[in-house]
Amino acid sequence: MAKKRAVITGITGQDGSYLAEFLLEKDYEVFGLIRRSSTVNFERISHLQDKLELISGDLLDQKSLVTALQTAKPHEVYNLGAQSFVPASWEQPMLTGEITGLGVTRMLEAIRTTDEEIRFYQASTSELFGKAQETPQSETTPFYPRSPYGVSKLYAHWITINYRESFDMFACAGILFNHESPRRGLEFVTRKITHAVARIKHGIDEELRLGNLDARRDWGFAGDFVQAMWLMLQQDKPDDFVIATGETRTIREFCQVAFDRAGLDWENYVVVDERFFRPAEVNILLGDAAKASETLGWKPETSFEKMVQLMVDHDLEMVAKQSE
Ligand code: NAP
Ligand code: G4F
Repeated sequence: MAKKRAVITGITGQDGSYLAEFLLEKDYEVFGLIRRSSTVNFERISHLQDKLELISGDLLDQKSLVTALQTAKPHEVYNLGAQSFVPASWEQPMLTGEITGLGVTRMLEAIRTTDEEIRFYQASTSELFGKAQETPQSETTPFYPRSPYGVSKLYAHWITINYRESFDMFACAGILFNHESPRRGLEFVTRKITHAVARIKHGIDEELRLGNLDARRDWGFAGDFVQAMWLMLQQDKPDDFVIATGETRTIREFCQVAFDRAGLDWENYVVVDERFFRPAEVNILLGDAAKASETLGWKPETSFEKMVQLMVDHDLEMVAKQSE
């Protein structure tokens, strides 16, 4: 039987790399959309490179998306590409809107132009809930985004639903709560903490400066979450699903577990710095993934403690190697 083919946008990012691994294990032909830059940034996919087809393209450029789909002739498109860092969205609100919001319409139009049968996954987010109108949050919770990123993702979410309803496309949105891993970007709070733990342990840094320690997040492991993306596209009909662990913790609690892992007391090192507070905060995220559990049979496998352990151990080893 001919192999299934998938295009992943955002393949150089955290989720893209885990999803590529997952699909390769399922014997897919995997095509990754790569935007041009003056230096390569393939760290997260270098171990897969001989198994992947990389296609040049950008969510800002309609023609490149059409060409990518004509080249790959995919059965499935996973749209993970985005300007995904919330604070940057206040600094570059229009760019964020163009990539994270309108980029989705460009991809949906590219699908309509090439093959309407292609199944489409959109990376929606718990940032849609923002100033949460109820807790826990499920597929029926009203949205109230709190950043240009969240607002762009709201547009992206609704345009996905709109193309499904307007053109009968198999388009799904996964409303994923925060998910982390040793491949998380260094600017996100979890990796910022585990990386700092490693640098402090190795005597390179003396403190870690953070913003709001009281915000709560429902943190899962990225490797578990990409499976849910795939499951959504294997169903008989397209739909939207919340993907979450159902546990919420403060940034303070994350610090405690991460520093403990390295035998350090977090209170001796963490300094609150106003510069890292946001103009508008998302105070509490806690997801109810009952629908995904019932319909997709999806459940998270990696515990919070295990995930933090993975991240701290990875960073301790990485910093040790760098300082050799
Ligand atoms: P990430 O590590 O920041 O990766 C983002 C990816 O998007 C990178 O590969 C980046 O490419 C690519 N990209 C940026 N601008 C692009 C453009 N103009 N055209 C094409 N690609 C572009 O993000 P992630 O954590 O893997 O998240 C994946 C997706 O899920 C994102 O859409 C994010 O908003 C969403 N999401 C994430 C979480 C989470 O907790 N991680 C939760 C909910 C939703 P470069 O390498 O070239 O920069
Ligand atoms: O790690 P964060 O930057 O992630 P955030 O804003 O929740 O966004 C991530 O998850 C979303 C899903 O809900 C994705 F859609 C999005 O693309 C991204 O992957 O911040 C988490 C929390 C915030 O409340 C922030 O105020 O940590 C708090 N925080 C406190 N000190 C900090 C810091 N965040 C960062 N990045 N840096 C700090 O020093």
